[in-house]
Amino acid sequence: MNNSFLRYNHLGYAPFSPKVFLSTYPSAFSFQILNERSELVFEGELLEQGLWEPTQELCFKGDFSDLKAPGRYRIVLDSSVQSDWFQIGEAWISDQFDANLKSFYYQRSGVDLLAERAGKWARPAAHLDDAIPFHKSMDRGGLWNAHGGWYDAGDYGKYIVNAGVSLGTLLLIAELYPEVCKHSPLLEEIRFELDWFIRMQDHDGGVFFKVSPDRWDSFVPPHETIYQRRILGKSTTSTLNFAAVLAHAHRVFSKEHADFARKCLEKSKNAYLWAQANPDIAYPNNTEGSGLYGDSVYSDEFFWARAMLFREGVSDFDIFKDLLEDSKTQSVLHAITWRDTQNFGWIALALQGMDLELQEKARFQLEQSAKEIVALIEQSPHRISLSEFHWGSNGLIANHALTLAVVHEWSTAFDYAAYAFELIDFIYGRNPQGMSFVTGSCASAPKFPHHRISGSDGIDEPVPGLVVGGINEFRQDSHREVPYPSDLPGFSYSDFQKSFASNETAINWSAPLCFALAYLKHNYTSKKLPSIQVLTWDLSSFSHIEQVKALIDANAQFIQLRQKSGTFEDKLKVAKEAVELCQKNEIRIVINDDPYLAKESLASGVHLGLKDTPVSTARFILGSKAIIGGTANSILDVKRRLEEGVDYIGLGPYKNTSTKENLSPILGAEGVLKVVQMIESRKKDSLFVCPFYVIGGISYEDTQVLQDLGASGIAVSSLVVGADNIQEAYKKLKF
Ligand SMILES: [Ca+2]
Repeated sequence: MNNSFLRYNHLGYAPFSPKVFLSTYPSAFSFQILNERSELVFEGELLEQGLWEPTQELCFKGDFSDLKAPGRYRIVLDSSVQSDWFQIGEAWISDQFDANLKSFYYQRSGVDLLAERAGKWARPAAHLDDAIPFHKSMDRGGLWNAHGGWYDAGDYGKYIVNAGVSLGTLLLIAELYPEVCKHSPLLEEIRFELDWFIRMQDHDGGVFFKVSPDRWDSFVPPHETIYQRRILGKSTTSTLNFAAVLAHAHRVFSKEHADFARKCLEKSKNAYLWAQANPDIAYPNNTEGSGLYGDSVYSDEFFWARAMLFREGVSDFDIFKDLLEDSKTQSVLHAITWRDTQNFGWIALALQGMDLELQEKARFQLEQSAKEIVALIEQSPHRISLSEFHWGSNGLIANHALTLAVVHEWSTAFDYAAYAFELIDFIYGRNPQGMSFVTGSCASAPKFPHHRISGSDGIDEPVPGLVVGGINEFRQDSHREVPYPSDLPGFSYSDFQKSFASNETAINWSAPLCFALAYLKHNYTSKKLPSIQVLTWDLSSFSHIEQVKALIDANAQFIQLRQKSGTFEDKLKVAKEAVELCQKNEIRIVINDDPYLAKESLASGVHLGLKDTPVSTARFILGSKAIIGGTANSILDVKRRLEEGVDYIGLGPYKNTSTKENLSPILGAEGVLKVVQMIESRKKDSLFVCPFYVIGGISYEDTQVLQDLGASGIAVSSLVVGADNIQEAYKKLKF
């Protein structure tokens, strides 16, 4: 198998995403797509794109976007040039989002990573940093508590400026995609870092720059490092970074953690005041055991902080006046970097509605930037927005996707999601290396990242979910005998541990990838559920499997397997068989009550009663792609379920029912209407909502009433599975 000529997303594509790949094979002008049974399912032409300078290759584009059926496929040019298997499906996007977010957890310092959550990458707490001295450059006695926070990259340092842009990026996910936020530990991870941020603020409002060891640590596990760690450098950039991020945290946390949010805003203001009084305090010039993060231009950080504070309604200390000045002088870039943060400021202005002139200006400029990114992709023979590859090129590419995603919030001038998808294709395999740049993502992923934890834990596989810096034609590590495969700029990558210039990992590259995946999840994966759910029932003369088979024959689309009796093993046997039957027919099936049963049987998800496992626990067990439904008996329960982030709610009882013994009061049409109104008002506030199925004694006559009321769907049991002719009974149901 020779796949070096083929550049495609090794993880796959989504059913409705673009499916573009590149070939540099000189003697093929058409391609075929084969399915898992080696049947030909698609044929297309390879269109010449021109010579791509970075690799001096003539590139051809193949496009099979019209192939939408989920499954496993491969690209074939001729008998010698074929791709490996890849998916058309949604699951890999959710899986990669989960893995990427989890990579932040694996970067946590100062706490135990327990096997329960960290698996084989469990490790003991190290670098508590809860009583560390100041660096000699500080000329300050005493000890400081700088506990917690993520390690920055492949090293064990902790740096506010790089963490700040990373946090700002994750906060933007929480703000723009509430459903993604609800279905993952995103807020918990953000909070872990924020707690460290807060500890890094001095009593006078200024914020320290970094925590680092006296010398660079060698490749040993965190708990075996030997150098003293110190805190140093209160600077203008670190303080403004902090001010901006804490103001953003105020926005994100105020909905559900108002006290914490208020505290964040106070700290943000104190930091801003310090920076106003100390507008040009440089970064600490120490690199004996840590990176420099040298940035001498502070105006972009001032802009970011002011825009965030303004958006949170802070009007003191001349913020608006200075912001107007910023809006005349600040440029708009293609991407956010740790050094150039102005796009965060523009994004804040574009998303606010308090000053429409500023909003319009910000939107116009960001849109110009997005158009330029689109043009760069279209002009590139390799369909990538970069023609030069600097340190952390993968992070930059993901940040280009972020710019497109933000503009997509208000503009549909281009199919921004499609272009963002193509950018992410590059990171997952559509690149000259012909490999995925994310650890653990697939067979071609990096094995030897410049990452001290991965390089010293004795485990073969590196910590998963980490994106490496990628192609870097400036090769700052060439003195370390890095085996680069060619002198050409586009081949400046090596999966070699010493290659810090191409193979290091860093939180500020993971964060925009996490954002881009959240955006793709938001656009290309849907847990869009059918509007009728049928529950099976414990019946002595009609087994669950017989019911499932009958429902499949009836063309039911969404089943809840509701086994109430039997041991776990008994239930698992039935569940596995039912799931297999449903999967063959592309029917969604959720398991009642037990997330472990759902996990073991590979069901689509679980339905939880009010007294069952908490949603957060089920989410932890099943991951973000699982469908998690929850029962609600009242409007208060519905609120609770929305807070918990379920994918759907089973709302009932609508009427009296014979199937389920129910002590809860009957909701009736009035109760349903109240829920509809509540959900509509949440939608207006951009709060998380999900569909709800009305359940309990529903008759054929009720369906029209419920539709008119605005219910998302209905759930029935005896009406269908208790009928003499299940097919007819199901067909008669209209919703
Ligand atoms: Ca700057």
